[in-house]
Amino acid sequence: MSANKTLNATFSQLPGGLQPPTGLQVVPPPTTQQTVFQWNPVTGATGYKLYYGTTSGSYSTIISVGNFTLASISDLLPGVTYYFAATAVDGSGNETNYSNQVSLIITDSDGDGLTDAEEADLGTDPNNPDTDGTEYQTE
Ligand SMILES: [Ca+2]
Ligand SMILES: [Ca+2]
Repeated sequence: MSANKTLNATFSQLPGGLQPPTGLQVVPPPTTQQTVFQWNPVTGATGYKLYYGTTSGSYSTIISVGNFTLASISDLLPGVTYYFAATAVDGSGNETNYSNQVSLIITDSDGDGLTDAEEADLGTDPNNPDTDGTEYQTE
């Protein structure tokens, strides 16, 4: 156990003791219009950043989030696998290592603009584009 403690202190603790966020997850359902992420608050953090991209562990886009534990992304393409990780920052500009990584692929099997996850929520047919429009409007 002491070896583990040393490793944690070396790799994930800043001088101020700020820890990377934990519990990063997608708030369902992911949609092409908006996918919401949440994570656990970090003691001492004054803000967060959400990183994402299409390569595991290498993120091409960074979103600066204020002192909130929620962020939404609105430009994800269906059929593409994305990877996400969050960091915490403190008032001195220190930034932690990445949180756990989350991967996400948004699928829209029938190409009607509603993702399969949305259709599951709405009770429409994910394999039939004709069922959506009216049911979505009245939802
Ligand atoms: Ca669909
Ligand atoms: Ca459908």
